[in-house]
Amino acid sequence: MLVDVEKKLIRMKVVYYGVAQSGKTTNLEQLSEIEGLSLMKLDTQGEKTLVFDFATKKVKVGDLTLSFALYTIPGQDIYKDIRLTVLRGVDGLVFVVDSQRERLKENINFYNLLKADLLRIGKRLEDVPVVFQYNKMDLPTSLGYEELERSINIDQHPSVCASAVKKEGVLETFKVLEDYLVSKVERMLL
Ligand SMILES: Nc1nc2c(ncn2[C@@H]2O[C@H](COP(=O)(O)OP(=O)(O)OP(=O)(O)O)[C@@H](O)[C@H]2O)c(=O)[nH]1
Ligand SMILES: [Mg+2]
Repeated sequence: MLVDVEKKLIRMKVVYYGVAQSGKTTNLEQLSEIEGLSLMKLDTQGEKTLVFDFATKKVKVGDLTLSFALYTIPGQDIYKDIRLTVLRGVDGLVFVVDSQRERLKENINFYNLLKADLLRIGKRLEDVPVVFQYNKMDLPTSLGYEELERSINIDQHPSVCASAVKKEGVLETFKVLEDYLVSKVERMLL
């Protein structure tokens, strides 16, 4: 979080994290369309993110402006250094799950990777609000909500079902974090 007192501006960083091809970029694309944000996609190969995607969303809190910088990490294993760079300074996380049965194990491993990544940048998971998004719920191969909760969401973060390609659950997911971060700022100011 960065506070610019003169401009009455607070900057916060939200990162979309999750296995390769889970729909992180799609979330940001759809959110940008819904909210009229301009999205910057840095170095993409086909549909795979090689560096990161970036957009900003502004919200007014009293006479303050909260500016959310939204990033996606590249999900492919080989981009570990970029993943850590994107994570640095994170204020809130969306953990995008690929809900298809065959990717369950990978999602679980990636949640552990998230914990390890946060430690590498000097944070603990308890310090950062996380919302789980069960994406691709439109696919017949996707697991049901209860089973996903039981097997992946062991720390009981708030969770939202989504089908990002259809814009379903995209705004709702972001809203959970936005509301949390806005009330955090309000608490700080009181
Ligand atoms: N059926 C279905 N497909 C989806 C959904 N969301 C994303 N996809 C598809 O999944 C593929 C990967 O989506 P991306 O948004 O590029 O995934 P990503 O997480 O950014 O992938 P990396 O950048 O490689 O980590 C694309 O073909 C999307 O159209 C969804 O809700 N349902
Ligand atoms: Mg991507």
